[in-house]
Amino acid sequence: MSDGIIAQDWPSYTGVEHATWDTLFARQVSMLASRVAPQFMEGLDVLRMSKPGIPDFEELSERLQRATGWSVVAVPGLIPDAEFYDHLANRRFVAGRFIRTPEKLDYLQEPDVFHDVFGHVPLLVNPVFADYMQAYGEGGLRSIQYGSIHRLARLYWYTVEFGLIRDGGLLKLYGAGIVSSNSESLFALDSDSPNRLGFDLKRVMRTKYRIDDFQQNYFVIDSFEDLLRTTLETDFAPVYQELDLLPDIEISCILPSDRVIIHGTQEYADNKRTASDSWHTNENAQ
Ligand code: HBI
Ligand code: FE
Repeated sequence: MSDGIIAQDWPSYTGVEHATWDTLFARQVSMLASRVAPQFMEGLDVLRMSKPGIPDFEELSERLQRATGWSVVAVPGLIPDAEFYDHLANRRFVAGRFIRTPEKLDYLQEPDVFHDVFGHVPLLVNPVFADYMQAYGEGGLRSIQYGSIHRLARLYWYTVEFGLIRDGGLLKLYGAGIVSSNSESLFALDSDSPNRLGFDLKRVMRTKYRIDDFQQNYFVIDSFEDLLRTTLETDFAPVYQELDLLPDIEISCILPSDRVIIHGTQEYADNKRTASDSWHTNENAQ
């Protein structure tokens, strides 16, 4: 299997690219301190990620390997699921080497180095989360034979990318898609719009997601230990057979069986839908 790895070629980064990283980093670190799981800030510290400029993956990997045996490798962009899972199963996190342009600090088509390295890598310093990510990769490789990659993608989406976690009586961020986004780091905790529901593995594996806007349902884990234990204890084969007999769940839906932590208004999504409808209406009117 070709592994899709390329050289990061750290010396080729320009001053503008390093400055873009510094701008994004400073903005997020200043607003995340009270919002993000403490393990994330610990990871930033262990990896010395506050050093100016785009991190050199070799330097990063030396520190990360000492902590949990993970390393960071560069890839050109999204890679096939099977390759992706194989890297995770072998404690290699694949990261884009490119960075967004200064003109587009807030819009991202594909995961860039800020999303992948700032968003995903700090938590890999935490031994429990590091074990979860490897178990996830192994589970992903096994899911291929059951035609259930889409269910693993949903589990990834609602935990690794957009997960929330309890910290005492508070809700905190840990999903990379949230912590690497200034606007969603605010929305996910402060907005009245989205639902915040207790994490349930089978429920999440049935739940659709959207990739182009804020989430309308966020799922909350009690701890990384809980998430790891659930994943390790589950025999996935019968779960896939059970779920294949059940309908998917829509992105903003609340089930009677859900543990509702915050019942959202869905105002944000409703306004967007109204706006898009009106746009279509105007378009027709022309
Ligand atoms: N490839 N480079 C890269 N980064 C990802 O996050 C990634 C991927 N390929 C597949 C993938 N993620 C998703 O299918 C995961 O849900 C498995
Ligand atoms: Fe990601």
